[in-house]
Amino acid sequence: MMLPDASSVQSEIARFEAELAQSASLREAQAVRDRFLGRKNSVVSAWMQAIGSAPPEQKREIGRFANELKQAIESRWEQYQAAAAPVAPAGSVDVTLPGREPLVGHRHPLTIVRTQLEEIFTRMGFAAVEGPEVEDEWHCFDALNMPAEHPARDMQDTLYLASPIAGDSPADARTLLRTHTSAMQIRYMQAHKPPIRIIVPGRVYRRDDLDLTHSPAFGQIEGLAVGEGLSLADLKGTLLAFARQMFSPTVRVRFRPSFFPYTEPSAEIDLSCWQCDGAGCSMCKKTGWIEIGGCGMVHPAVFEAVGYDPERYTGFAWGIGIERIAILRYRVEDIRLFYENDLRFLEQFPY
Ligand code: 2NL
Repeated sequence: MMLPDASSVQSEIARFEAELAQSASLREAQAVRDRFLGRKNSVVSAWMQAIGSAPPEQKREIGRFANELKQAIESRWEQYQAAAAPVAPAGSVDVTLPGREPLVGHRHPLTIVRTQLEEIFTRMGFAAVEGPEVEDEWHCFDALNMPAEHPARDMQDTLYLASPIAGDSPADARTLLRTHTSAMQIRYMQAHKPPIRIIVPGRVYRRDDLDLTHSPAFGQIEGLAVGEGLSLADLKGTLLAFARQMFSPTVRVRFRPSFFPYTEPSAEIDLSCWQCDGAGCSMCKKTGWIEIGGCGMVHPAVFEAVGYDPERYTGFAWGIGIERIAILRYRVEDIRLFYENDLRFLEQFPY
């Protein structure tokens, strides 16, 4: 090989640029670069080797030429790459990248259950209405046949608030957090003539300590139908139709005698266990039955309180806890999980 000199530095640079200019693809350009800059068998590597075999007094100069050529070609190669594969300016979007999947939330399990309950009953002709959580004691207790000293008021103890609420409350009525949504059914009856068919979902409050199955604030859905000639059979048929849509098409309903001041007769609503079909399992605690709420025929005193003629109208009502249905539906072991907003729990209910 001829020993490099100043003019051969320039001519190699020119040759490199010409070959780069002629290459039709990045791959070809890469090959050109390798022929000039590659670790083996390239122009630069040959020049570096030439240092070793050159006469001692020329080693320095040849080393300088080799380095000049190497740096010149490296910088041209960098320029070429920058021009051939333009980097997106900062902040711009590369539309060829696959999209990032957005984090989509979903509804809370209690909302899912509440919506299912609403859908089932509205298909049966019940209108869903909501009422205030802050109520007066007349709508919450007195109108529901629970006068001032009635013991049922102790069983449904709640928080009493200092400020009165606006609206049609009696002047001396105290303000409280409602213990059931029945207060709204009273308001609805005051404002509408029979026949009526409503469900009232919403949050209610009771003096209770938080444990596996109780919470001082929980969701309820109550139903009320008033008309002429409504009977206990209508109540049972309505709840049976609900239970079969909500849990299993073969489920059976059992009424167990009970007491509520606002219904007569009154009953606890039991469903045949849809897991063992009544044979007895862990879900029904070996009883074959699962309690889901209470119900009854509206007490005549309630009709009198809202100005309905109790001789003319009859009606049925029921109350179901939303958490209770969700616990049964999803086999949740601790009611508190619904309130803690832990995504590890909530993400198990995609919907
Ligand atoms: C339960 C029991 C019940 C009612 C709620 C009601 C409402 C009016 C008139 C008569 Cl306006 N009754 N509601 C009736 C029976 C039972 O709930 O254990 N709920 C979780």
